Amino acid sequence: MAALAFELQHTDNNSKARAGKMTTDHGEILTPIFMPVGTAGSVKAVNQQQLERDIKAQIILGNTYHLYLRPGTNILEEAGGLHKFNGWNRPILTDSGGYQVFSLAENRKLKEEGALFQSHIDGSRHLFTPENVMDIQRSIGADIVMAFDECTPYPCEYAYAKKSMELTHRWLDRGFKHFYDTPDKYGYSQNLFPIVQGSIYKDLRVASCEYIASKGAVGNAIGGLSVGEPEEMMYEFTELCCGHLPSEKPRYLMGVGTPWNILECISLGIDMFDCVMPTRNGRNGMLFTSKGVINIRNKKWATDFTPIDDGIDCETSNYYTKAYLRHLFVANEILALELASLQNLTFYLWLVGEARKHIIAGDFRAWKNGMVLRLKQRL
Ligand code: PRF
Repeated sequence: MAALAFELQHTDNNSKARAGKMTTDHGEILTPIFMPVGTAGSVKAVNQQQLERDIKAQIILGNTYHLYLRPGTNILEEAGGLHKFNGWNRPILTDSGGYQVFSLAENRKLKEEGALFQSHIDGSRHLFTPENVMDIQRSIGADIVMAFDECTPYPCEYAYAKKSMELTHRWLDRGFKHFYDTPDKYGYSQNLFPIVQGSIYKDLRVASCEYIASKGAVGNAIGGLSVGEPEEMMYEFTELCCGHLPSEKPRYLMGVGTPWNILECISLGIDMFDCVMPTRNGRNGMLFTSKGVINIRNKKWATDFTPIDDGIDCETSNYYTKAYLRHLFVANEILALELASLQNLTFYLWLVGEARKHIIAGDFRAWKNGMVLRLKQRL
């Protein structure tokens, strides 16, 4: 079937924001887009029907690290891939595992060959290489497969950042070759995105962008940001990378971020985002709404009988009240996690959808500036 295609539909006159359309064999994705994180083949606390009907997710993320450890590629292959296994028939992107190995696994060791690690589940030993993570992502059946990279921490010394970036580039060459030497596993097109690294060093970032762009991939990602550096620095390097990555291909900023981070980075030329924040923070009682941020556990909401968020089109958030959701959190009810996750994800998808509308309408920048101020408010 057909490789991923990207059509730029509109470019903003007053910023670098773009509206586009990605076409995959599992359907279209209108950009800019936010991708809910479904680490182990499930977006925590919401099911696939809610994702499609309520949240209006167009693509979700899976993690190679988690899915490889559990349920494992044998079961995923026997199911016919993750789409068949979890019943999500729209596009899936998988992260390559490197990032998770470094944040979750024990006793990890980096070598030229790959990353050695022990499972956080049972301590078993494994080796991820740029080649075998391609095989695993093919077995998962991702529509978009990510290259194996090393995400440098912040802060990071220049010498280490340079060495690490060069390793990421060598891994990219190996992964790229292996990926295109192996066929699509399930009859639909699988597509590889390389990842820019280079920490917070301009020359490294530019060199990495140029190297990544030279691969001619159908889309490109920016990694190694939003790892603890100041927000302004994240914007500065996002802008720099956008300026050195092809404009006719989708640009994916990995692991970003807050609602205002997303709006600012859309205005710098980013098309795709993912982040655990709406789900993880939601499960801790932090709500992102169209009027600002709410800590729903706060006593002030105990008798607030207004809807969770009446500013977005979400049946759940228009129907249930803040007082009720606070009660669910305080009483440790499972429904609290579901309602908070629904609110936050529906809000994130609403936000990128609104951004897209304003890009097309031509008033994105003014809208964005007002929205950023509003969304940052603590209610
Ligand atoms: N690399 C990969 N996944 C990621 C990152 C990265 O640098 C980040 C950094 N924000 C999030 N997820 N492979």
